[in-house]
Amino acid sequence: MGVLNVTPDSFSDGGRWTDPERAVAHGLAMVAEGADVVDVGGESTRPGAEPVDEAEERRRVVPVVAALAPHVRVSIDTRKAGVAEAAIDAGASLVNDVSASLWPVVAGAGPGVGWVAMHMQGDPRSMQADPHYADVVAEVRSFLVARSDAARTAGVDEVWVDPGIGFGKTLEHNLSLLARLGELVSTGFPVLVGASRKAFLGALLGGAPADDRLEGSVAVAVWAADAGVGMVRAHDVHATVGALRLVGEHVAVSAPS
Ligand code: HH2
Repeated sequence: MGVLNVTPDSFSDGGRWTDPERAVAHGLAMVAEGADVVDVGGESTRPGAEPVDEAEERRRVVPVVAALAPHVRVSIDTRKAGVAEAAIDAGASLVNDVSASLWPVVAGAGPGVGWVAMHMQGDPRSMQADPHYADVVAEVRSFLVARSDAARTAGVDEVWVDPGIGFGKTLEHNLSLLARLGELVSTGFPVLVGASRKAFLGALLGGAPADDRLEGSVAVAVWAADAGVGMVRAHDVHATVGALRLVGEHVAVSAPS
């Protein structure tokens, strides 16, 4: 899943793709690099981000979704029902929902539209202030299973779960979730992980800025795939796909069974 933020303020690519033509060109470039899905977002959810007005978010995403949808599967990264509906009308077939609450919209859209339920503690404005859990993996898992069961019951056929790396989590919480991805995979729901360029990687890489965290982003993508994760959300598609293919097509097939 390639990341396409059509926002002025996303943490790593904010302001780069606000022009729709440039955004579409970047989306198609990620497809050429091997992305199977392009994730279009019109509201930053980085820590401290302010919410965006619905009409403005729709204005940002709809033309880009419509232009990309004939070429690639498009997901819409939103927390708003109205934006999800407008994006589905424009051709999006996956709702990437960091609020894990939009399954009724997806159920209403009928077959062919999937849903990603992501875990977040709190909301982007305050989520990194004081995240706390007794057992982060168990709590994230049971939250995601409950939401996903509700979505299935409502008629959503395709449901993904995502631990929400960096969304109300300390460095230790993120590392526990990554170390124990098998506990999410064992739910039976396909798992999505988004660690690309995130702050915890900067902390682990000696304070590297967001555009200099490639080795960490790729390492976590390969780790996640090896743990059974079905999709990774990545800014650096060329390097991520290259690493995943190298390991998946050469190393993994050579391993003794
Ligand atoms: N992370 C971000 C946004 N959307 N969706 C899912 N399913 N999983 C994630 O981990 C995830 C996500 C944050 O990254 P980004 O879009 O690059 O930045 P911003 O929120 O500042 O636009």
